[in-house]
Amino acid sequence: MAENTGDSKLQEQQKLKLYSYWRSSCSWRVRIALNLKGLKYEYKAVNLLKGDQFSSDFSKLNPLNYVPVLVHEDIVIADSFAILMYLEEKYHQHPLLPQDLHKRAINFQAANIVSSSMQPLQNMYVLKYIEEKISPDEKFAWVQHHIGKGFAG
Ligand SMILES: N[C@@H](CCC(=O)N[C@@H](CS)C(=O)NCC(=O)O)C(=O)O
Repeated sequence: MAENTGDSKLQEQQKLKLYSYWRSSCSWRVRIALNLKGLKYEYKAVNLLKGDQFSSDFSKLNPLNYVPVLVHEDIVIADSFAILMYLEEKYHQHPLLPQDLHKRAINFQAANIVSSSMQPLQNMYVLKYIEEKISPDEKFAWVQHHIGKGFAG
């Protein structure tokens, strides 16, 4: 598919909206990709500590109540990995992935370890659950264990 050029490209990029929380690692990944690709976007702050993710407007975008969410015209994508793949395939400049198949697979492996085996184990609701059911101190040991295990792998 041919890439847009000039004004139309800029206009299309300006329609990108990212719902994000500044401390969310899932949102960082997407902000890093948008910046690496030089894409302009509108930043929509969702304050997870204040519970903005449970507002009715945000729930319509992502019924799972997680950031990040990317809105591009009538397309809504609610998951950092899916957003990264969308950006990679839609905007070819400054590729995020190597061409080499093996290296691509290693990239997917690393992304999946973070997305599936590390991040969900230290999500806010998990830490809140541990804090309430076990103890506040236990959550730090839990986080350290799972981050250490993921990076060691
Ligand atoms: N698989 C999703 C996970 C999204 C996710 O867990 N987001 C966290 C922030 S990093 C969140 O919104 N948590 C809200 C909460 O726990 O209430 C992705 O990679 O985008």
